[in-house]
Amino acid sequence: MLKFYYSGAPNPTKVALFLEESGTPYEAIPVDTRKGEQHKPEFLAINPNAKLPAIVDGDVTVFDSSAILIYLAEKTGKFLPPKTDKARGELLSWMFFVSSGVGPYAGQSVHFRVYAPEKLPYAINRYAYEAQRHFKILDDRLAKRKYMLGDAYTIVDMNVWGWARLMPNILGEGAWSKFPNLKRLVDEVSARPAVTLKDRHKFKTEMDAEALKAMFGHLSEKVA
Ligand SMILES: N[C@@H](CCC(=O)N[C@@H](CS)C(=O)NCC(=O)O)C(=O)O
Repeated sequence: MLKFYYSGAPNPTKVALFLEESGTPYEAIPVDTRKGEQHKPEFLAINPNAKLPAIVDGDVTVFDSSAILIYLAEKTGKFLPPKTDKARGELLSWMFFVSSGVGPYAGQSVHFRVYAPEKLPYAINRYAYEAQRHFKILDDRLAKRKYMLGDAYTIVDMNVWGWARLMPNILGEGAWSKFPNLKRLVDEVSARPAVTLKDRHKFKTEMDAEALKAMFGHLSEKVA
């Protein structure tokens, strides 16, 4: 059975949504990043980047959420756009846009505002600005179509949902008023039955010394 290595964070949650939506049988294996379990040799053998999610499907190992979504969608034939070069071009563009833009900027926006020991106005504004700019691009696109690629719900919508559902944490409580179309999509996906994930695990919530050491290596190693 497919093994799904996960935590409760945004990137694993998108893959959990796909597995539930597609009815793919899987074994959910929690990796508690606040306890440092992502650095254990047995997990590094699966994802040398020490991050979630990752899957092992027989002799196939895939890490990085967009790569996993594309792999699973192609394998199952589910939640993909029509089989045309045009649609594939759009699929790949928006999947990479979420991976390389939306996710990193949203993540760093939270990091500098919430977790950074020094509250640097330049860094806080830079990442909030870029997160907002990326969300606006999604919102504009959703103003003209029901889903990210048109009429059909695809892995791009799951990828977008994984981050956009955390809008209040990323850009503050009032931010939804700037993205009404994105809000419509997030609400629709959040109401789908598949969002109730099985195999829930109680992950550590405290951001204590152990968690800071496991997740923010730069606090103990000066590189620049
Ligand atoms: N590009 C990767 C990013 C993975 C990632 O950053 N995962 C986070 C959770 S959303 C994580 O495992 N963090 C633990 C850590 O940084 O130690 C993906 O899309 O899967």
